[in-house]
Amino acid sequence: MATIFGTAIRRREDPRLITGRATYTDDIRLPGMVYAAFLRSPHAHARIKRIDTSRARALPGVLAVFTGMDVAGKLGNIPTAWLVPNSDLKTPAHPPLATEKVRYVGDGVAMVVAEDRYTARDAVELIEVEYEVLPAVVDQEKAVQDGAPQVHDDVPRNIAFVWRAGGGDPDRAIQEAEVVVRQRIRNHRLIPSAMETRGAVAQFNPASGEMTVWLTSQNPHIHRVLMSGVLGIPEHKLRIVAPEVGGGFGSKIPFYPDEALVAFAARQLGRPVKWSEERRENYVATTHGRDHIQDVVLAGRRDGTLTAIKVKALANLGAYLSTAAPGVPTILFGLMLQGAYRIPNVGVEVVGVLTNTTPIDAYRGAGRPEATYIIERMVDLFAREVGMDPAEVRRRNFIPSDAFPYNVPTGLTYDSGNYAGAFDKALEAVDYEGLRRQQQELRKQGRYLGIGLASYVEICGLGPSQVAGAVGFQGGLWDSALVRVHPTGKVTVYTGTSPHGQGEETTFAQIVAQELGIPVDDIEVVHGDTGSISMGWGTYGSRTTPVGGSAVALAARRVVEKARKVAAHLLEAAEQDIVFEDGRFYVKGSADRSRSFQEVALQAYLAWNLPPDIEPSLEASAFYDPANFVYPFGTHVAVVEVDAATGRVKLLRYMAVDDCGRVINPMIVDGQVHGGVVQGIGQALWEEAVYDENGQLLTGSMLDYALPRAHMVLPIETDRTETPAPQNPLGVKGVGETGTIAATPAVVNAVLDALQPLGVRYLDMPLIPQKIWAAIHRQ
Ligand code: MCN
Repeated sequence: MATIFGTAIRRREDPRLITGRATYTDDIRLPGMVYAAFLRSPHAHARIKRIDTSRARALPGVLAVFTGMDVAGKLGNIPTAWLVPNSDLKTPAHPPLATEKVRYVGDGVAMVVAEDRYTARDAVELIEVEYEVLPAVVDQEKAVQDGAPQVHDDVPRNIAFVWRAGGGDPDRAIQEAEVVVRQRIRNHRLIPSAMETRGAVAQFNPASGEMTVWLTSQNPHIHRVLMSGVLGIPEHKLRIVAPEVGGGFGSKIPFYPDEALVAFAARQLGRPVKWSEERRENYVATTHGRDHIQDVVLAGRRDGTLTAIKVKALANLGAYLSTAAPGVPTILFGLMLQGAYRIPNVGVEVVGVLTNTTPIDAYRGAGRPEATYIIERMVDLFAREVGMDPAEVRRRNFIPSDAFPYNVPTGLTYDSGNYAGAFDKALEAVDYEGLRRQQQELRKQGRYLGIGLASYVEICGLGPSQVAGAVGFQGGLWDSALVRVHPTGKVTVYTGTSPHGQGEETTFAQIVAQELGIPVDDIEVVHGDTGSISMGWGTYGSRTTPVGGSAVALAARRVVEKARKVAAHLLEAAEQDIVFEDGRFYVKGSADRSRSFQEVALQAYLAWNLPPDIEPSLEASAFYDPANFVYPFGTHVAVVEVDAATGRVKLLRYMAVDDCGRVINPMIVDGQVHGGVVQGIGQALWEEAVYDENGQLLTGSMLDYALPRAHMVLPIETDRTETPAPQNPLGVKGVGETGTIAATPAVVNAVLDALQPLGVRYLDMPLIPQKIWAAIHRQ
């Protein structure tokens, strides 16, 4: 069979994206549409004493002004969808607009709806609010101390949950270890910064009671369920459409108050309502990521064998529990702390802390970058402690390729892997030994070359549903597909996933083209619309391909099975004698007796010559719930030079060897790795969300928040190994987050490797020149 799977065909979504012809939420214009704008709190923590909306209401063009009290009782509170079992989880109420107190800069205080955007924003400025400013707490370590300001009265010490996991006996192993390395690590707060900010357009039809909401969403079906509850509109009367979405990186998973309020206003006013977030608003009102303080102990033997890891993490959750927030620092972080290594004793405790800051939720990698950063930084510190090359320590401890499926102490089962294989390939590609020699030479000249390694394994392809349920997710994690063959043999594929830049319109068409033996151009992929497919769980956790793509493959295979029956009837042969190859059904042994897939499709619709037990038409659906997660892995190598005089880091080389199982489209996989790596480098070297102690976000715009730009990075080299995923029908693992997970420790390891002769043992990210310079000169 011709291979379309594995071919680098160009992304079919790109022509419309790069010629400005795609339709994003803000491009939607409806007759009679009016515009919403929000008044947001300028204080991190304050009591609302009085709100006067009269001047705003009086402004010509203003249709309505809603405060927290106006919507109280008419709209439900904003729910979280992830609970943490056995953790005494507190879920403080999250009203859609603040009623008594504001809890972070950006918290919604009022919504204005006006005939145009400008009037709406002018009216926002006319709302008068009297605040009683309260002391704020920003830092999670301070938040849990006695006497700290209370973010919510019903969450003592601001602790939302305490969660523990692990296996073996880490305390004993640490006590008995020959070598114990301790380190406090700060994995700082990041701002996802998707190119398109959030937005919504809502239209209510009072005649039918139907509400349609166009939404910047990574998971429209989840948003439909949650919005249905908050608005009190039955699910079958609510349609959520994610049109083109300009990046999400996790920040468009959560269910935010703003979108529910826009829908509420549309219903109240009987007019379509649009809201588009501004960039500054996006920086305070859209979720942030990471923000952990971790105390880490790694123990082992002098020969380089690792025996135990123990982590206590304080995870900042921000002011409210966002939709997936409790899941990120628990299962996606705590269960992955052993990384790619055979470490028999693992212990983790995570304290989820509420503070007067923007809520934290998933950001590309979500939990796994934080875990990988710990283990990969600690392995380097351990290597330094025992006087071994960090490559050697890794090699000594990798889970061997013949040990899979492999049960790790935290209870997960890694599906398949060849960690040493990817590692060797990466080191060979950069000539690791040669680089080490070059490093020695350069040091003699006072130049500081650094080589950083990061070997990662990550958990993705979320579900399976059973496990997700057991760890607190209030939903399923399967996915669905409908493959509809039209009478002419053209195909529409409907998926319950909701890609927003990842390229599945192309790769899912490749899957179907491969299964049905028809041209890719004959296949259309439809996603992101609750009106087109009954249910699905969206795009995040690099699940779209392993879970949604598997559903697509299974549905396509069901189509082939039905078509085979029709073909057998047409060819007057037994079904078991029909061979399907390259898009044709043949009678085994007689190549001249055949029908094309398209001919069979037509007959399935004409239906005048179908076998008696076959219904007309040709389509099939599948609901696929994986038996396990998938565990991609790989090794990334960063090479840098640090200028000791200025502290500046120059990136010299970046090599990524990833294994995401069987590859559908190598060009798209490379693109995902490139994007992810750049985000990882961004965290390592530049990006940081900074608050002052009053809870004001100091990095509240792209002028202050240092996103990487093209000239700041370097061409990224990629290669792969291919270890199929044993559990899904395509053998695929996800790749959407691997770059972000591996790049941060690779780059930081490289910089600290460079600084070794200057006596710098440890630095927290981001490694900006001032910090490096100060560390060098303090010695
Ligand atoms: N792919 C492939 N072969 C494989 C695995 C994947 O060809 N073995 C292809 C897929 O078919 C798809 C792409 O690679 O075209 C990524 O697929 P997958 O790994 O399934 O990841 P998801 O589609 O589920 O994407 C989610 C992931 C996450 S969690 C974040 S965050 C992220 C990311 O993807 N956000 C992104 N990549 C992004 N890319 C863009 N442009 N915008 C975002 O917001």
